[in-house]
Amino acid sequence: MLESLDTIKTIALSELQKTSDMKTLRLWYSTHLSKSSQLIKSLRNLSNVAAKDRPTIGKHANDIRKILEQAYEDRTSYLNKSVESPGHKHIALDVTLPGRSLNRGRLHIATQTLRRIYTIWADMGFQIYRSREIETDELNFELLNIPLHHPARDMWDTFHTNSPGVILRTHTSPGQIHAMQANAPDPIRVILPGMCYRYEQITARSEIQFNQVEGLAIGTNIRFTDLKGTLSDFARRMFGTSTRTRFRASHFPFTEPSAEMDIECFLCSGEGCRVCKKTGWLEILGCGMVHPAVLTNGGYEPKKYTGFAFGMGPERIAMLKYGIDDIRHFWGNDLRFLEQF
Ligand code: FA5
Repeated sequence: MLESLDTIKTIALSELQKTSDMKTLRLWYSTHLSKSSQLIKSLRNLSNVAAKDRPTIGKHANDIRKILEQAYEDRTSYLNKSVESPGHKHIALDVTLPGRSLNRGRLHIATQTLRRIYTIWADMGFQIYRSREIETDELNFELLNIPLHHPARDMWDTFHTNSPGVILRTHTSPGQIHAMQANAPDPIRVILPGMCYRYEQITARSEIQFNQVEGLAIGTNIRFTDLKGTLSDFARRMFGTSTRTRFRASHFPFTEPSAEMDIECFLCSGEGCRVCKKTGWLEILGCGMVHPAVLTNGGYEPKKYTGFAFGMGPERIAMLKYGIDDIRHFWGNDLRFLEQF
């Protein structure tokens, strides 16, 4: 009798595991725990069992009933949970499947270009000097040798704040004055990166906000040949070892003499193409020897110290390097553009 009760238990538990929904679970209950089930019948018919065996068999049958009832409750709540989250129902875990890949972000193309520029200048001994984006008219213009009413101000119209004389900087050049005043009379080799703002028409090549990287080297015996050699070396590191450069005379009120540096067009190797507008050359930056008036404003004695400075636009450099046809893509936040880099 005891053995047949154990068999009932084994079969019932094994069948319980096979129930997959409430319908099969109810069927299981009526087979194994209802009044008509074999187990409950045997409990009812205990009077037919010999009196000496009755307590043992009765206890055993009752224990099995409790086990089955508990198992039934457990199974009910398990199946209920499966119904709540059907996605997990009956899904076997396949540990050999490849994991789901995360959507990884990336650095913005302007940041990538800036970092490449930082690395090159760091290798040449230039430190990064951060300078503020909200400037005074005095630093953005006057101390850079651009007095009020100077015609050069027209090229650098900007955004004004409610405080008179406080503007958004039009270039990173005011950082030159900050760096000089903080270091004079010690030699300086710094680059000054950051956002600049100009009140101008937005076109495929011109934005109202854009990055610049300024460079400044001050010391004794720094000459125009140092400027040319250092900037040409930068161009070779940035665009490839065979890159040729040329310097064209230009004008900036804060440098004398002033120049613009072009690199030979790397798309057509100087033959002339659409990107270089058939000239074979691409303009990269403005530069020059720091004007004596600016050296004085920065705290350096112009008879003793000389230096060179330059300013480049990383977005325009990236446009050349990657063939980007419109600067407005940079701040348009379109993933189709950003994901290409
Ligand atoms: C200047 O801003 C000078 N401060 C550069 C300089 C520094 C010369 C030190 C001499 C010594 P310019 O206005 O040309 O120069 O601007 C420099 C670079 O900034 C340009 O070559 C271009 O790459 C970038 N740039 C200027 N205006 C815009 C604009 N609206 N949108 C995007 N890039 C611009």
